[in-house]
Amino acid sequence: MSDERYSFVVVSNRLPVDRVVDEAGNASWKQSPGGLVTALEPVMRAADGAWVGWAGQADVDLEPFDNAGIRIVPVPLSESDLELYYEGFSNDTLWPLYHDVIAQPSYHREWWDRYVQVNRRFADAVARISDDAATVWVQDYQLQLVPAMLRERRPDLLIGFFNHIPFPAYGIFSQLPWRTQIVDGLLGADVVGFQRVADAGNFSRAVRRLKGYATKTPYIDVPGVDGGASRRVIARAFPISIDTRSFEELAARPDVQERAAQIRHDLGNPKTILLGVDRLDYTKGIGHRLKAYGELLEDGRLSVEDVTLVQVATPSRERVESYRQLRDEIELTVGRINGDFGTISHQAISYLHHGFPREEMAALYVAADVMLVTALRDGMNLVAKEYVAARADEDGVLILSEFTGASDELRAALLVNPHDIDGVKDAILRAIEMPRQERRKRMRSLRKKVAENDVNHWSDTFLATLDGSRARIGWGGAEPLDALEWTIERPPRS
Ligand code: GDG
Repeated sequence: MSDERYSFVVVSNRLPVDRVVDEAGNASWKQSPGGLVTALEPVMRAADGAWVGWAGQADVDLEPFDNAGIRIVPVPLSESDLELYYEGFSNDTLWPLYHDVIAQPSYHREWWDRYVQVNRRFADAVARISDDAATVWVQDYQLQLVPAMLRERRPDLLIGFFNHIPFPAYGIFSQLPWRTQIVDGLLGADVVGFQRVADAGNFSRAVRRLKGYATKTPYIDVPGVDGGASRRVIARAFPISIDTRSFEELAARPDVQERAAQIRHDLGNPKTILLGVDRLDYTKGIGHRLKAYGELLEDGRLSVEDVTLVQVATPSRERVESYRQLRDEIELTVGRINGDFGTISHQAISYLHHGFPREEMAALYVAADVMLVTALRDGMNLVAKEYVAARADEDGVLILSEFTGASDELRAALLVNPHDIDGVKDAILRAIEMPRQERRKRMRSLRKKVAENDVNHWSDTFLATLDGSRARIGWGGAEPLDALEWTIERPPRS
C-alpha cells in the first residue's frame, strides 16, 4: 500500500473514469467527459490532486493510478453495496425524498446501515491519502456522512461539500428516520454548498429545527463538544454550470453544424423541431411534456405535418423498479401518440432510448427550434444551459420549468409550471410562433448568463469560499455575534 498523500482531494460516488471490460476480458479506462472533471482538472494539476471514487464495476479492488495528470484512487463496492447503499438508500430513499417525494421514498434500516458503512469506507480512503491540512471536496448526496466522519479522524483538513440535487423543505426532510444523522454528517464540512438559495435555506432550517443551533445566513454556529470552541459553517448557494466555451466551440464545429442540417433533413424538414433531452428519470417531467404535446395534436392546434418532437431518454438506473415502471409508462404514451397522430411520412415523436456522443447532442441542440425542459424538480439542469451555449446564432426558444435550479438564473426563458398542462401547451405555441426579434432578445440575455457563470466560475467561487474558512480555523472558534441577529428555533421535543 502506497503512503502517497495529496493536498487536494475530490471524492464522489463515481470516479471521472469508468473501468470497461471488453468481450475478450481486457480492461481499460474510459474518461467520462463531465463538466466537473473539466472544471477541476486545472486545480487538480496545480495542487497535486487525487480523486477518490468507485470505478463503475462491482467486486473489483483496484490499485490507484494516474489518468491525465490526476491521481485516481478507486474505492471498491460489492454487488450488495450497490444494491443497498447505491440503488437502495441513495436512489430509492434520498433521491425521491430530496426531489419533493415525486415518487414514494422507501425507508429500510438495512439500506441505511450500509449507507453508513460505505460512507465510512470513502472517508477512510480520503483520510489515508490526504496530506496535512489538505483541502477535501466531497460531492453529492451519496456521501453526506463523509464530512463529519472525516473531521472526526482528521480535524486538520479543510472540508467542503456540494449537493448536486435539491435539499427539501423541512416538512419533507423530516420524514427521514435518519434526518439528524444526515444533518450532523453535513455539518462536519466547513462549507456546505447547494444549487439554489432556497436549498441552503432549507438546510439551515433543518439545522435549527433538529439541532437548535443558531444560524445567520450564510453562517451556522456548531457548538464545540464538551464546552470546546464552536465552529462556523457556511451554507450557501453555488449554482453549478457547464464548460460554456468548450460547448460553444463544439457546437460551432463544421461537422456538428452539418450534422444538425442532416438531422433536420432526415426528420422531413418540419417547420418546427421540438427537443427534449433527459435521463429517463421521474423527476424530469417527460410524461407531463408528452401529455401537453399529445393534447396539442389532438386539439388540432399542432399538426405532425409541421412539427416533430425529438425525445432523447438516456437509460438510467434500470435495476430500480420505479425506473422500469417509468420506462413502460413513457413508451406506452409515445406509442399511443405516434399511433394516433403519425402518418406514413410524418412521425409525431422520434423517441430515442439510448445515449449519444457529445457531438450528436450538440447537433440536436443546434437543430432544435424549441427546447423543452419540464422537470418537476431538478437541482440545476445542465441540458438547459447546454442548449443556450450551443445557440451562437442567437436563435431557438428555451421552455424551462420553474422547478429547476437553472430557472433562478435563466429568467429570459419561457418559464412554465409543468403541472399546469394548459400553461405548457400555451408556452409551446408561443415558442413556435415567437417573432425572430423576441427570440434573439431572449437568447442573448440567456447566453450572457451562461457565459458569465460557467463551471470554472462555480468551482473557483466554491474553493475561494472554502479557502476563506481556512483563515478562520485556528482563531479559537467563532466570534460571538449579537444573539439577537441570529435565528434560533427550538428543536422538537423528542
Ligand atoms: C444531476 C442533477 C444537476 C444526457 N444524456 C446524454 C448526455 N447527457 C448529459 C447532458 C448533461 C448531463 O448529462 C445531464 O445533466 P443534468 O443537469 O441535466 O441532469 P442530472 O443527470 O440529473 O444531474 C442536476 C447536475 O447533477 C449537475 O450538478 O444539474 O440537477 O440532477 O450534461 O448533456 N451526454 C451524452 N450523451 C447522452 O446521451 N454525451
